[in-house]
Parts: sequence; structure tokens; C-alpha cells
Amino acid sequence: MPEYGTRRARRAAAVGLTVAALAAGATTAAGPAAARPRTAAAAPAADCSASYRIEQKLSGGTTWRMCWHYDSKAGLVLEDISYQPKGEPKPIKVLNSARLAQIHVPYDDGKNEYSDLTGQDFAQALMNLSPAECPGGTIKTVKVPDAVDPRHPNVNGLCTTTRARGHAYRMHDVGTDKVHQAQGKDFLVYTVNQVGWYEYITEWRFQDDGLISMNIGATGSLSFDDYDSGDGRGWPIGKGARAYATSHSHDVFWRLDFGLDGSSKTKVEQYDSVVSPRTGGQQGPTTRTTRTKVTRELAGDLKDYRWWRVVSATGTNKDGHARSYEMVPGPTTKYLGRGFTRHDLYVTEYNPCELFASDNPKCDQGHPASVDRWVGGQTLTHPVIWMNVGFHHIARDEDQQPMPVHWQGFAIAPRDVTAMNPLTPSDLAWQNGHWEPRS
Ligand SMILES: [Cu+2]
Repeated sequence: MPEYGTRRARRAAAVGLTVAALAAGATTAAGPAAARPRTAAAAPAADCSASYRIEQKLSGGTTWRMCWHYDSKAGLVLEDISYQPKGEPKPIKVLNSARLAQIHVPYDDGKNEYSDLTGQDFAQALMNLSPAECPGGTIKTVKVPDAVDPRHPNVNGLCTTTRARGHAYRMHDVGTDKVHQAQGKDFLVYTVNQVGWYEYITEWRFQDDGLISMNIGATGSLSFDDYDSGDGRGWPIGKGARAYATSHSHDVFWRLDFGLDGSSKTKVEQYDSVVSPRTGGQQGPTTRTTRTKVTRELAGDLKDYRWWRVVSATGTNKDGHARSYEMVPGPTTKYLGRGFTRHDLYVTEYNPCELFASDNPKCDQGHPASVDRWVGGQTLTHPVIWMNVGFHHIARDEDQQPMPVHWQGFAIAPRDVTAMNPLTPSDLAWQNGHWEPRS
């Protein structure tokens, strides 16, 4: 097993920490996952005093509420996230906690491999934001734990703002000859963290229709120190073919702890559809969809016609349907070089010490250090979702300078959280289920 390298850091202070953290991670990866002890202890309640509270009402009538705190490794952590569309009497809890769980960066030449969150001081290098990069929004001051420069622990680094997203819907009503259209609004929460030559934008986007998307935008600069390859594992940049940028992957993990309707006892379901060719008795090919209840820990893989959802144990919408959120994967290139990157989605039973998908520093000696080792067949009572989205970065001339932002991530979409489109205009509210156009 190759050793993880040390990053040629822009900030020299990062190097000492890196080696120690990685060495600790390597020695704790032992013991069968199924045998690990589980603690039932609930996470401590979020500090939701005024300065850690975020609340935004969007023009469509939807209010998003959450608490935030800043973790010394994960950076921005959002907790107690709730959604209240117009017509709902109270906030609907969606997530107990949502956080980044690793940015794993292995290089194609095998010489370097980084754990940016746990090994490269991602959180410590929170960047100050100018009002220009938080247009129309508010910039909060973040006290950075273990700041690289202890004289400046307070960073104006958390932006909350709103942004137009274009059409939320459009419909020509035949009965009244009226066009219903609405322009959607998103609520954005983001930070920028520097790691080496890179800068990562951690963006959380909350739409007025209940969709939440989470993305990492990689920008900054290519790593100049890598312009030396010539080993067939890079791409020439600069005049002629003298400088090569080494290709590498960015495997980003998120950890989502759902608390739908205020309960952590959510259920996970997997859906698969199979298309069968036309047989004698049918007019065309047919498609059958089956549901599989995910009752035990899972290492799941994306597939055409496959999707997952997390279902509320307690709450239903006004139609009596169980509320749920569906996982909506973004484009991904799965890196097969490590056990923890080999699957797209993991579901594990909640354990408060399991916070990072790889190089997890929090658990006791003997507890495995990565999410693939935590999937051990345990029955799920409080499922935690881990999403892995990879990007294989083969540099191009346009990556300099600065490097255009490259986004990778995924979304979770409400499924039966409300009985209709939460943005339905009042004169269409009667059109739910079986209805006929007014004559
Ligand atoms: Cu890259």
C-alpha cells in the first residue's frame, strides 16, 4: 500500500500536521466492521443562538431554517435544516446534519494522494469573502478553530444570499387560457477554503421548491509543482510540450444525517426498473419498477434506472403519503483505486464518531478508518447516507489562470413532502389527483 504523500503546501505550517494525521489514520484501519461497538448516544444539540441561526424566506413563500457551525476539519456544517413552503403550518425538518466528509485527491502517477479535509488543513484556510463575491447577501464572521495564523482566527467567510434560477414552472391552462409561470429563487450558503494551490467553494443551495443541492467548485490554480511529468500521465500546458500537469482525481464525499419530520428513524428504499422488449400481447416494450427495502447497511452503486430515497418514519403529507427525499446523483467518475471510493453511496448505522469517509480521525484505536469498512450488515435504525462523487481532472490549457470553477455534487429532491407542487398558485390548488378541466 503506497504511503500518502505530503502536499507541496503553499503554507508550510500544514506539513507537520499532515504526516501525523495520516500516520494515525493508517494504523487504525483494522478489525472487522461488523464487530465494532455502536454508541446510541445522540449528537449534542446544535448551538442555535442568534449568531449561528440562518433563516431565509424566498419570494415563492418558502422559508428555509438551519443552524451552522464551523468544524476544525469539515469546515462548514449545517444542522437542524427545515423547510416550510407556503401553506404548511410549521417547519418540516429535513436533516439533522449535512457536511462534507472528505475530498480525496489521488494522482495518476501514484506519487501523491491527499485527504484534503483531514490531512491538508482545509478548514483552517477559510478565505475572507468580499461583498462582491456574495452579491446581495450577508457575510458572517467565522471563528476558525486552530487557525493557521492564530492572530487572525476570525474570517469573514460565510456567505448567505439568494439567486434567481429561471423558470420554476410554466403551464398554459387550456380552460382559462391563462399562462401560469413563476421564476424560481434559490437560497445559497457557501464558503471558500484553500488547499495548496486549489480553492474549493463549498456550496449548499436550497430551492423554493424544496430541492437541496450540494456542490464543490474547484478553482484557484493548477498545482505548479506538478508541471514535470513527461511520464504519459499528464497533459501539456504552456508553450510547446515542456510543462505537463499531472492528472488526478477529486473524490468528494458528503455525509447526510436525515431527521425527516423530526425523527432519525428514517427508512431507506432502493428502486430498480427493468425494461422488457415487446411480447405478443403488448403494444410496446414494458417497464417494471420494483422497490427493495434497505434494512441493513449498504454499499450501493449507481445504475441506469436505479434510485434511492429516505422515507420519514412518522410524517405524511396532506394526501396521506409518507414524506421522503430522493437522492439525485450528479455526474461522477468513480475512482477504483481505494476501497472507500469503490461505491457511489453508502448507508451506515449512525455512529457519532464516524464523520469522514476516509482517514476518519475521531474513533477509538481499532475502529476502521473508512466508510467501506463500516458497512457490516448491521440493521438500520438511524441510517446515515454517504455520497461519493468523483471527477478525473486531466488539465487543459484553459485551466490557467485562474482555473475556471469546476463543479461536482448531487441533490436531494422532495418526494411527497407536500401534496402538490409547493409553488402551486392558489387558483390551481384544486387540481390534485383526479380532476377535470373546468368547462
Ligand atoms: Cu484538479
